[in-house]
Amino acid sequence: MGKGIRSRASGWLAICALFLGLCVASVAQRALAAPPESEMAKRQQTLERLQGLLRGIVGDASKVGYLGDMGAVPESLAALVAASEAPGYSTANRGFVGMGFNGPYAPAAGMVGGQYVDAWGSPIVLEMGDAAVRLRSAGPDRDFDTAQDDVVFPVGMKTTHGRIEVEVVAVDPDGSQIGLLDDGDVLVRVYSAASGIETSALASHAAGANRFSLDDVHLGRHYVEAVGLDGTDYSSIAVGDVLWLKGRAARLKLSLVLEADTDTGTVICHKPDGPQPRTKTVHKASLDAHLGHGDALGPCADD
Ligand SMILES: [Ca+2]
Repeated sequence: MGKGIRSRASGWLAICALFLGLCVASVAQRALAAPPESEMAKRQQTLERLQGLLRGIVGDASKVGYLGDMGAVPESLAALVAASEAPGYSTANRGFVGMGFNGPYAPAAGMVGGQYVDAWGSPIVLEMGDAAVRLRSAGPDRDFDTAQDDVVFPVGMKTTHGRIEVEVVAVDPDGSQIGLLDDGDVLVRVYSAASGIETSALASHAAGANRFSLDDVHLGRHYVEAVGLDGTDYSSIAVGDVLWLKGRAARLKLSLVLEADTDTGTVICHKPDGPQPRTKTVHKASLDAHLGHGDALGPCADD
């Protein structure tokens, strides 16, 4: 009886010892696989630094970044802090859109020797894709060739340029909508920053489309303007608004008020010195252009 108890007790001991051994082995293995606490903290600190730098470049919900003010991604991360030869920030642009260097766009605290570094002391790299950007730290092994421990943000790249679409609507003076306007009625111009200075480009209008569009526009605020074309009832009327492009596409609707056109035209002689002078009546909006290329006021001599 006593022997039986002893043998059963030693059996339990053996099982307990085996179990304990497994536990110890498992804990040791986990300790080897997982980075120590300080490495986790460094990884987190690095990720936050990358996030802050990306905000400085492309902006966030409340602030336009370097890209919006300057019109391009900075050539280096150090350019977020110090402007090289960029013009100073100004809102003296269409729609009071700010342009020029408005930095620092990121705190200088993360810099060592003029470079942004990760928590392991290695320089953070700005990766440029096709209209996209990403930030990378080499990770604890300080080696970009071994990417499995790198810290990257965002994992998919962040787009830096997008498409602006503009619908231009004609409305009566009483505000009722008449219809959509196309490139026979208006031209649509999008203002952007180029090296911190205002520039502009015309949006195009495909046949049959109901919107004007412009691609490859940098993220940020843009003044968008619709101008009535000479010879239409919208002549010399312009409307505009500010659109904030934050991703791949943004849309804007502009309303152009149709005004009663009281101009009955001015009679001119088209090409009076040419072989076939011709009397015609032109709209006031194009009169200066006609006189500028040699047309004369009044009918031609033979008419
Ligand atoms: Ca690495």
